[in-house]
Amino acid sequence: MEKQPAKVNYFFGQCYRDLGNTIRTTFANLGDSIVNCAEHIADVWSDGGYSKPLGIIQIGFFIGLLICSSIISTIFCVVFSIIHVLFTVLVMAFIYLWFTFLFLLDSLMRHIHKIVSSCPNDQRKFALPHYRCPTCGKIHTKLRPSKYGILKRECTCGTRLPTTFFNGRQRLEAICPYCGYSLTNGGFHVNISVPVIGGPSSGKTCFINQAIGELERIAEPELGYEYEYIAGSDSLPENLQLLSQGQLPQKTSEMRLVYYEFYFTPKKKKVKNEISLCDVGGEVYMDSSLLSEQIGYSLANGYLMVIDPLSIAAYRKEVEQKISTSGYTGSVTPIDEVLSVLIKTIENMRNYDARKKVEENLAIVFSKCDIPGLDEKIGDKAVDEYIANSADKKITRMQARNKICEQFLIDYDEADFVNAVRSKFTNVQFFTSSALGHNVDGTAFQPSGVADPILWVIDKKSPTIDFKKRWAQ
Ligand SMILES: Nc1nc2c(ncn2[C@@H]2O[C@H](COP(=O)(O)OP(=O)(O)OP(=O)(O)O)[C@@H](O)[C@H]2O)c(=O)[nH]1
Ligand SMILES: [Mg+2]
Ligand SMILES: [Zn+2]
Ligand SMILES: [Zn+2]
Repeated sequence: MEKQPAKVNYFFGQCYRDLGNTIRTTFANLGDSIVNCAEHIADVWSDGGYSKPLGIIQIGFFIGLLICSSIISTIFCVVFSIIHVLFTVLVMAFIYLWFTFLFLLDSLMRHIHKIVSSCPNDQRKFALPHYRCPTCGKIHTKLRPSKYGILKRECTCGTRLPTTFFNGRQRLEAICPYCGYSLTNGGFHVNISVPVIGGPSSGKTCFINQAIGELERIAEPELGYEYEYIAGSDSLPENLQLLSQGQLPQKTSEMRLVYYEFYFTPKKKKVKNEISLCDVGGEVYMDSSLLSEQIGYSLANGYLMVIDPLSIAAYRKEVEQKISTSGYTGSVTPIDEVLSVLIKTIENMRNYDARKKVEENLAIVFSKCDIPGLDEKIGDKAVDEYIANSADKKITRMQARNKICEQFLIDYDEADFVNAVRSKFTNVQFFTSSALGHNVDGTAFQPSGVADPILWVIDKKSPTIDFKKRWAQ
């Protein structure tokens, strides 16, 4: 273990030195008293004491003392030293058992709960962050039960720091072990990161912000979950403020993943779920070298692809014959190009060959479903109709929606996209949504279908999030 800015615990260092010193001092004192006796005998003898009665008594006394010191005292010293060693070994055995127990418990807890943190700065993931001493600011890189302390360790500044999640390590300031970024939360959570994919103007930012706003609203009253926003480098509060006034968020200029983070945890669960929805300027999907710098795509726990229906050329042409589409700021980037750049990036980052499937779940979300006539084609109306006409009486809404959306894409010349999705991803679910409900007209937006795609993708990943009933309808 690398050196920590902390004092080595008594039982892992000083204890052995103290034991050695005690035994050494005992035998040194014994030796001194034997030598003293011998010197006294020699002194009295050389002064002619052997011829005087007092001298003979003195010589006799010191010879007795010499015999006692060299035999009886030595036996006592050896016996008590053995007892001392045995006692120390016993105490140490207990201490080491306690250490092993806590060390394993701490590691096991991280393993069982799959505790993992994510750094929004360099997108890396790790189980145990570094921690900063609140008093002197020194960084403790391995704050866990160790020779520096079992439940607590003493920083070189004298502050006692907890070394496990049971006694509050998570309340310290956590730091990314790779880039030193301050994480604002202590690492006692399971991170689920989901990059949101889609070309420029496909509707990613509107969707993410409205979805998080909706989750905040429904988390407790409808779902029985605890929601807590984690302030970071995203602009969620500003965007929600704009959206609440019927205005749009800024176009995303960042060409690296921006992490929108929040906790979403069933009530009374101690280990929280930290959800990271990652946004980026859609231009990044046109530039594979830019995309390949984003390690977050490789470390993702699920993917969410936003499809602007107007980016499907054949459908756009059809709509443009009936209405003006300018208000929808339609995306012009072909969806199969976006998908193929994404797949290439994941394959390269993970060293996958072309046949290997991506195991993370993929939610494909049609945005801007307030476009007139779209509800009848892929929205709830279409699902109702499909189920009513289906021979399969057990078909769920989710299954029906998958069939409808795939057929819609095939009908509008996007069969290549459907094939690519099916051949590369193991588990895919289609959704329809409208982040705004209507074009900008100064009135309040009315989002619909924005929460479900997020709930589905995190439910599929998290053992503590469970919305099975919701999907079985
Ligand atoms: N009518 C309607 N328009 C929408 C909806 N969602 C997004 N838009 C329009 O699409 C535009 C682009 O949306 P954004 O969310 O900024 O798109 P983006 O994918 O984040 O774009 P980049 O940041 O450029 O990658 C918005 O300015 C809106 O005009 C919606 O649900 N309904
Ligand atoms: Mg954006
Ligand atoms: Zn300190
Ligand atoms: Zn980092």
